[in-house]
Amino acid sequence: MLKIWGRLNSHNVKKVAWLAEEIGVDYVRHDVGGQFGFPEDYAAKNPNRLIPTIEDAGLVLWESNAILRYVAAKYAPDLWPADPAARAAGDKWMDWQFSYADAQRDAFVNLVRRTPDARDMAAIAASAERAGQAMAILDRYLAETPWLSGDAFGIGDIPMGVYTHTWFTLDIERPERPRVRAWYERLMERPGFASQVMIPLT
Ligand SMILES: N[C@@H](CCC(=O)N[C@@H](CS)C(=O)NCC(=O)O)C(=O)O
Repeated sequence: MLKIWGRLNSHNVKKVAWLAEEIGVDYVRHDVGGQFGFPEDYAAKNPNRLIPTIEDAGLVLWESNAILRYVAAKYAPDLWPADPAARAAGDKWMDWQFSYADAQRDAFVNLVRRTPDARDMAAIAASAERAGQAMAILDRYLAETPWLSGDAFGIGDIPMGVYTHTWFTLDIERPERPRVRAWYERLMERPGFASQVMIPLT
């Protein structure tokens, strides 16, 4: 059975839990990190002491996007195109998500993880501005293709899908990005996205 270590209110854990639900693999998720702390032996699994980490048939693996690639390759190859060009197109959006996360971080941390009196409103506004600009790039791309993975949904959609839910949920100024919205609405129809990603931000 696939074991996932990590609390579900983490963007990076949501990616892996969503994929596990999406493909129906037999899995169990253990709440660790954040308010849950870490078991004593956790650093032996993941020397970064970060989440997520998975264990599967003797393999211990960390780095959320590497986990998505491993799980898809092993259990759901249709979600990671075999053609190198098609695969690279989706992979690009998986890696781009880490740059996007930098833009959105200050808005998320201040609005979700801080009390109102401790919020840096200027940082929230600057972060919302950067995130909205980045979403324009995604919006233009989605004029060319229905999914970030190409003609069909795949793991290339997962990292930005998770962060896009946060973007639409945060109480920030958001420019209209119609194709991002349409893609997000299609993601919301997927049961794995609804159960693992669309949970209250905490
Ligand atoms: N690049 C890593 C980043 C992992 C990471 O920063 N995880 C955060 C949660 S999203 C974490 O472990 N924070 C500490 C904690 O939860 O205690 C990945 O994609 O897996």
